[in-house]
Amino acid sequence: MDLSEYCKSLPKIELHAHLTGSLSDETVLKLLRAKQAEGGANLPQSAEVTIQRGHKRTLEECFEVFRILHCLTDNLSAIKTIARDVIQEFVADNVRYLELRTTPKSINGVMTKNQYIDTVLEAMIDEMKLNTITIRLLISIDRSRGLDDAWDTLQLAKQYAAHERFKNLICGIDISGNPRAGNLVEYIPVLREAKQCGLKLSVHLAEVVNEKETLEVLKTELIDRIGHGTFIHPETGGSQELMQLVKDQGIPLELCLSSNIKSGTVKSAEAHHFSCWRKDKHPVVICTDDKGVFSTTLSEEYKICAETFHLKKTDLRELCLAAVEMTFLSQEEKDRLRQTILKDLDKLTHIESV
Ligand code: 6MZ
Repeated sequence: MDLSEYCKSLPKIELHAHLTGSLSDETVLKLLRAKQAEGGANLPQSAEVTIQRGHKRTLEECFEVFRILHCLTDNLSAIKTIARDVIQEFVADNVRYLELRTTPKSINGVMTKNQYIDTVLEAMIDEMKLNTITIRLLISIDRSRGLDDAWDTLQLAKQYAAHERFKNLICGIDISGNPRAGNLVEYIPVLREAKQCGLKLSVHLAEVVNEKETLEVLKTELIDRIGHGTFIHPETGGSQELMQLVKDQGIPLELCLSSNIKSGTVKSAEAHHFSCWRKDKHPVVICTDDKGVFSTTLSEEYKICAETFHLKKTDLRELCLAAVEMTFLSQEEKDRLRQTILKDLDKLTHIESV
């Protein structure tokens, strides 16, 4: 089996995937056609919203892409379509466990944040019935929207975490959004309350250089997983103090190579912080971030890692398996997932040996 095929066949775990950023070209075209049928004007061409291989955008331009995508996903029918399409694409890429994340949105007279979340959760339930995948949801707080919105989102997450039908599907809170907007330190009280309510926390941290903010947030000892963490390790523009805080707390990092390279926060695959943390045997999980916007798949991310850092197939197996421990599942659910992944890995080894 060549490397591409092998990476595709691996039973994978995806822990960092933003719903709207994950839209494939096909889904974007579907949404555009629906808008055109309604007589919408000034619609973007698909080429404007995906970043093809070898191309780059600044982080600011990426956030402009999200704004365009949000215009195409401004109703419940579109939300249903995107949730289903994205999940099915992860299934087709052999993802066995998916932690999806999304920012609840409301549009006057069109949809409430509750309806938005209900629609995503119903799509998750439907797709879990039809496919061999387990899916959980992280509700995202957008750091550019201010503290009132963050408290509002936390209330919503608490409501769903206690919901009769949906409570098992909500596994935590994500803080994301333009890393140059707002100050994460102001969100610490929200994080503290979320943690007290039993919600797990994945926080985008040090995606751009911001030592002061990163330090304050790490010192709270509230964070369960770090998104990106690009400028934490001293070898990639962080500091000894930041790295030690992460290591002492054993916080896993969600690493998204194509995203960081294409948005220009990391110069090249070789310069990616994956190698520093791996060398130190710190827990890391390979993720896509926004598979649509960055025109990638989880298999492709594994392949880039393998080629860049000379990983063997056994290393890739270990990365898949190690990701089980980094999920926000209960111990019992992790045990079950580990069995599934192990069984699939054994099958793969068998196929390779014949
Ligand atoms: C920070 C990001 C991101 O929530 O509408 N998002 N936040 N850094 C990134 N690196 C490139 N990529 C995506 O999905 C889109 C939203 O996810 C966050 C942004 O807030 C973006 O608006 P949802 O489903």
